[in-house]
Amino acid sequence: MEIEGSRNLQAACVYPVAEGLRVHTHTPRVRKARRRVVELLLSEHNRECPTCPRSANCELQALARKVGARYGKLASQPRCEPKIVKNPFIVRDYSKCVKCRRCEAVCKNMQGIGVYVPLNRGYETIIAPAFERNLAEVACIACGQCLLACPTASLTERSYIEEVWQALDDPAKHVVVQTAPAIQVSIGEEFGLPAGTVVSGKLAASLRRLGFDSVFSTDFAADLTIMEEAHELLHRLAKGGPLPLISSCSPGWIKFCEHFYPEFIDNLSTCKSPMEMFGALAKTYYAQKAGIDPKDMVVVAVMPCTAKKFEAARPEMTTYGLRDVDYVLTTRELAKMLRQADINLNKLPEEDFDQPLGLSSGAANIFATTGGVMEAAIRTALALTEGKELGRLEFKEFRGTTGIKEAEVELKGQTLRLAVAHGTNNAKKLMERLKRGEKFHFIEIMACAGGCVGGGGQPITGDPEKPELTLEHRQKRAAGLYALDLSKELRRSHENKAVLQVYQEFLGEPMSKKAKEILHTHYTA
Ligand code: HC1
Repeated sequence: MEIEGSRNLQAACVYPVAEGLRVHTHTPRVRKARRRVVELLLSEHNRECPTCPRSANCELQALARKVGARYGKLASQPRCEPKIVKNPFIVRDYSKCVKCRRCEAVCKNMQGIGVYVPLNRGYETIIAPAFERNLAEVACIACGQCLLACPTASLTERSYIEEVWQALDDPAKHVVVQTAPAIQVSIGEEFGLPAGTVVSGKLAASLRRLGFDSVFSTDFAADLTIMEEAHELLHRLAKGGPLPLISSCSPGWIKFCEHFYPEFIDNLSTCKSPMEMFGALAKTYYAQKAGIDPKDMVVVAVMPCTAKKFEAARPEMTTYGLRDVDYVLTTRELAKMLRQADINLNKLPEEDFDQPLGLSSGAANIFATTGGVMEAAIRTALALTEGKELGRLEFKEFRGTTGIKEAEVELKGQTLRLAVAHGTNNAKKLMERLKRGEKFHFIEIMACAGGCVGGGGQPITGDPEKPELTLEHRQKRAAGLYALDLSKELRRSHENKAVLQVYQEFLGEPMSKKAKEILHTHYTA
């Protein structure tokens, strides 16, 4: 901007405001300077724009259009060698980095980790883990918040779209899809709907149109998780520990715990996440029931999360020698596949998920927002211990955006201290309190602010204000889930008839030998 009385142009974001300051924001000199800055960025930028994964919602592209920048005015060779580092979750491409350092800021300030640092000097600068190590070799938790912050495609998810198309095209494969609770309130954004619009029925219809053989929901397995986790809590309370029991559905949180708080690994619930439980059950119970050889089954999970790609690849996540989940697609990747197949989700009719692994309670739906797992577990734990269905269903003390939420609940004459943290920065504060000796009985931790609704695989608006990073935007998605819960007759996990049927026909009872074999795992420091 140009300031009257000042010779040089000034940066609006840092210049101190003062009484009487006269500012001009669109003079010819300002417009030319802005255009020149963007042209400088473009001069070293990889130019595969038409085929770039962020094409059409890239902030650099939008800025270039806005200021009228042109290629060819300045040096025209991209400076950085395109360098793509691969692991199962995040791809980094330095040739598209504009060195804004948002990834560094979000990782350090929002998540409290700090795997990115600036390396080298001047034009040679790159933003990367120290010594340019692979993200898999450092304390990265794969949460993908850096992807949401990135203005270009310098950081993207490791895509499995091609592998999933190949499986769908293979007539010898039975391809099962499960979709996470968060997807039904966020994928609509990719098709022009407001955040929080519930599209469960259209989502099921769209997956069927893509050619999946069975269209199920992770929410079913969230109910199953509650059965196992509520019983695990009751067992640990009866046995005296290890307490607190800490939830284990969020793979970013598990990785954070392994890196920074290994002394609490025994406190983690041994329950696999709902995604993994679903995969394990699909390849055992469902394969048996449907007469399918599990080796011919491919399980695809649609998740709001990049850490789920990491989780699916973990050696702990196998059952009887087979991987529980074969491919994880983010919300964005599924939207891309639908566009590739010319399917406009918004125009589809409402359809049901397939049964039996498609039925879910309202308690399962709210898993995807901070406090949801706790609320779902307490609904069931209270009903199980009281031996009757209690009137109280909603626990508003676990809702909302406060970083750490705490409450006490009476369970069979015992007062339980409960806590919920979201975002690893808040998790860190809570874990430090545990280290100082504070006592809790049960804790829910989700790696991303707001819970899974704010996962690193969720839609990116391309807006420089980055609404996808804000808690307000994530709360709109959460509001959709609470409305969905409220609209259901079935609101407690242990009342899910399909889950009860699985116990009756296959698992026996919660925490049985078979349930432990298939649905539980353990982590080592
Ligand atoms: Fe989640 Fe979960 S809620 S971890 O946020 O426990 O990703 O949505 O699928 O597994 O159910 C994510 C969401 C998701 C699991 C469940």
